Amino acid sequence: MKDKISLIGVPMDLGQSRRGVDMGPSALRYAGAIERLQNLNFDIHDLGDIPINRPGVIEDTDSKLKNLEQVIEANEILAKMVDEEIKKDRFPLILGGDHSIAIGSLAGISKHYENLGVIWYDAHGDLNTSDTSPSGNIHGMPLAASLGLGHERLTNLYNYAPKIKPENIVIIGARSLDPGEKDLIKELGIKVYTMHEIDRLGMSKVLEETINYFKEHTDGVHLSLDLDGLDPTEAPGVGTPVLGGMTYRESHLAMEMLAESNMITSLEVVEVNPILDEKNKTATLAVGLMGSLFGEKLK
Ligand code: 4U7
Ligand code: MN
Ligand code: MN
Ligand code: MN
Repeated sequence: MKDKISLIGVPMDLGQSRRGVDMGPSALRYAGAIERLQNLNFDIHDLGDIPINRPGVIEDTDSKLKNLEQVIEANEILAKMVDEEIKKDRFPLILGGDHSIAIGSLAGISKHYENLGVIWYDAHGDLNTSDTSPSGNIHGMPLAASLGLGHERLTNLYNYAPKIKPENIVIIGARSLDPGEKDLIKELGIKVYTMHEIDRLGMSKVLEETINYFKEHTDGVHLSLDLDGLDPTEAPGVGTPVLGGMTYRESHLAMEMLAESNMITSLEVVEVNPILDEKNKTATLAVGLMGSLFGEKLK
């Protein structure tokens, strides 16, 4: 892992319908994100939060792509910033915000890799398009958009498409997939470890397989960490909680194994909603996971 990190906050909540996730970057900073990494001797630049054009009253339209313009605008800024930081040989650490920002992260990152691997740690697949989405919320679409599927304005963000290949994706923790997402997973053969497989194999085996798989196929690996991947008893501050998620220990184990693998080249932490949280528990948990991912040792 690179010793230089650039932190970019993205206070975006327009990719979904519950207000508050725009305060995610503040909650993560308050929980000590920067100090945690500084203690591990990283040279960390906090580039602050990118500006989000956020209307005072957010009209809940019944459109199939809610707040499309604002989501695109923010993601374009993000893509450019991420691209620039990688050019400076720095590790991009993106703090969300809702998961719609992965469209911009991946747009900025994937330019630099032939075969970017993506670990999608999430209760959901985020593989909807405007046609299959039951909600019209763009935070349920970033993985599809990055594969080149869905609305052209999303797929072609930062002027190229697709950003990633289906064989370079591993989804971990899925337990709420919509019918269109299930079809897509079958059609494209996307590797998914649902909770069922995690229960059967154990997290250690799941990560071992994932790491070995990526070793052969990829030249960089982006970790997209959606806090709703964890069980809501441990991570209550998320907008779309789903029971039966990954535990605190399983998640730390996953981060520790990824740290050991030394293969993660970028990270985003998304969907932390301090309004729905209990005393910043979820942000604090997320910062702990970042500690493990960046190499904190237990002894
Ligand atoms: B998240 C959902 F229908 N699939 O598309 C949708 F269940 O980034 C939820 O993973 C999406 O938190 C959740 O609206 C998006 C729904
Ligand atoms: Mn997600
Ligand atoms: Mn590429
Ligand atoms: Mn999710």
